[in-house]
Amino acid sequence: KSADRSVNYLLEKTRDKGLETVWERSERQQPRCGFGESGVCCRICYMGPCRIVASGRGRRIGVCGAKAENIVARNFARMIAAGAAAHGDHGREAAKTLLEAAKNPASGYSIKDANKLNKVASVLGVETKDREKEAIAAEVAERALRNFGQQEGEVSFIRLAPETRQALWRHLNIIPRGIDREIVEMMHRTNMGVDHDHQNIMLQAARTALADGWGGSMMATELQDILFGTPSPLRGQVNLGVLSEKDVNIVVHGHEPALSEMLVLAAQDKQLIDLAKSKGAQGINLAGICCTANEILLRHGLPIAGNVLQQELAVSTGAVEAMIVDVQCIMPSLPDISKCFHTKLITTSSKAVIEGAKHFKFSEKNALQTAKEIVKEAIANFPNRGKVDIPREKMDLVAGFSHEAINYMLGGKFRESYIPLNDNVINGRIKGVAAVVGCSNPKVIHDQCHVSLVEELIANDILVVQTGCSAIACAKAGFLTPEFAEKHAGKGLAEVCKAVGMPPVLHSGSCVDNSRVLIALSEMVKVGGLGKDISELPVAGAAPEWMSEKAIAIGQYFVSSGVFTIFGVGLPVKGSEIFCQHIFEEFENIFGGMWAVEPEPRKMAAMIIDHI
Ligand code: SF4
Ligand code: MSK
Repeated sequence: KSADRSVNYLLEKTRDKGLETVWERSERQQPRCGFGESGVCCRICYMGPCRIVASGRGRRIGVCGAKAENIVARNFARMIAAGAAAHGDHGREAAKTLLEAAKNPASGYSIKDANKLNKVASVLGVETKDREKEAIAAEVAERALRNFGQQEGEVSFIRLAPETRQALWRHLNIIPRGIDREIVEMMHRTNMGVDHDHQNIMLQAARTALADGWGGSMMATELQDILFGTPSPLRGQVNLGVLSEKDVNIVVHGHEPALSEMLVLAAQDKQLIDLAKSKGAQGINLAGICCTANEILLRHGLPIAGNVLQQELAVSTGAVEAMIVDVQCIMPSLPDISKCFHTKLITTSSKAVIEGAKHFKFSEKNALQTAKEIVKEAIANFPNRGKVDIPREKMDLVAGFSHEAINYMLGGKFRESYIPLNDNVINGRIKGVAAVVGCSNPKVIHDQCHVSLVEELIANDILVVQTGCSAIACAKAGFLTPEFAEKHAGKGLAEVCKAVGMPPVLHSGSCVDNSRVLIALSEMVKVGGLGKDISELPVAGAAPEWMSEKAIAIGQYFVSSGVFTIFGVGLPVKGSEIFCQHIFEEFENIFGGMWAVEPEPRKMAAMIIDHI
């Protein structure tokens, strides 16, 4: 089931115990509904649901007359809207937390990166001269919040894109006016009986996706850097073997670092460490799953226990005192498996309550206090621990490649620039750059597509930038160490990695941090020598094991920004040839970037290499 031995090991154990995980449930869904998988099941109104086939009497249009391309476009666009909503809400929470940090020091939040604050202030048009950082931060947060509700104009971060790209978006009339506004309009236009032109639907889908990549996601990343620090390279460890037999294990899972940052502080609190010792533990071990894990790794070097499909398995080690979740990618199965062990499942967001879990209401106003109470709850659970079975697998890694860090690393602290990267592409040592991102999916062998694709790319001198669960997959396979370049990268890439001391695979953060990739690509254009627009750069994007609607939103903002983007597993679009032709071919003439789909990782690599 997995390329990761620790997963196969624990799966055998859970099966022996008669426990169920995502893999068993996935098998039970076979055979899947072909209409749903190919995007031609419409549930938008209750004259349906309607299922369309390309040929055959009576089934070629829905009850209302909707054709296959209308239905596929509406479904695809709604996935983009949902993904953009998730990232947008995350960005909004980051803005609210920044406002709290600026106005309420008792919240426990503060401004960690004043440089970044000034940079973001200049993008948002906030005056910085002779002002206290708290005053600047408050105005930055307020302007950021306005980006969500704005009705006209342009969202602020768009101006970081290359001029040519901005001009194209203006020409196409797809610059997002406000983050929330585009999501709402997308939902309206895909309502029963509104927009019936798949091309017109996809233009608004592009605008909605840009409101994510250059809006909600970028807002989340940039404001979190101000609050918690901009990541720079550091060492860490990954995989289930990071769980400790002797410590109280607390696993954070989800996406928003507002809570996990406070848990990091609480877990270092001397009184709480003493409390853990009084219960027979050696200390407190804070580890992460999914993107929250990426956030605490990149800023604190804290260990990652695994990616999204490992959430149930972490509990099944019997070593997790508490799993603390916020929002996104959290399986509702967690209470069931937690009940079979001593693990306490704790929800913290009023947006994400799970029956069977204990809820601690978390808000930016009482953050540190709540974090301490949660840690106490975990400590109190330590004496209830039974037999533990922690797999041995764990791997060293280097992570923390924000676009600022890539700047410093390649150009040096005092001449930071992307010039050396562009030069190495121009002189042929590096052939290009690929962003390999996204989830894990039990429909394919866990981690296998990520690992095989990235292995092939670096062997062909393509520098790989990663985020999300994909970065965790490759980290577990040992790709995120400088030493890996010597053995596995092509000659040119290996030379560059050796000179700089960097891995051939750069971990840039969580899913919202795909916005870092957009800024890095814009910098590559601005430095010059490789083209006047992102679409002219030798770059590509891939999500080999995607599953979340957020991945589709990310894919679309990459494509709309001019990047050739290829997804594995499959895409729910095959039910309409007309729609496929539009996003797999015609898009290139419109955006300079297009979608592709290829489940086999070696073929996917070949397509990326060809494109580059
Ligand atoms: Fe069927 Fe049209 Fe209603 Fe969709 S909107 S369910 S195709 S009648
Ligand atoms: S957590 S969105 S499974 S990458 Fe961002 Fe991982 Fe995909 Fe969730």
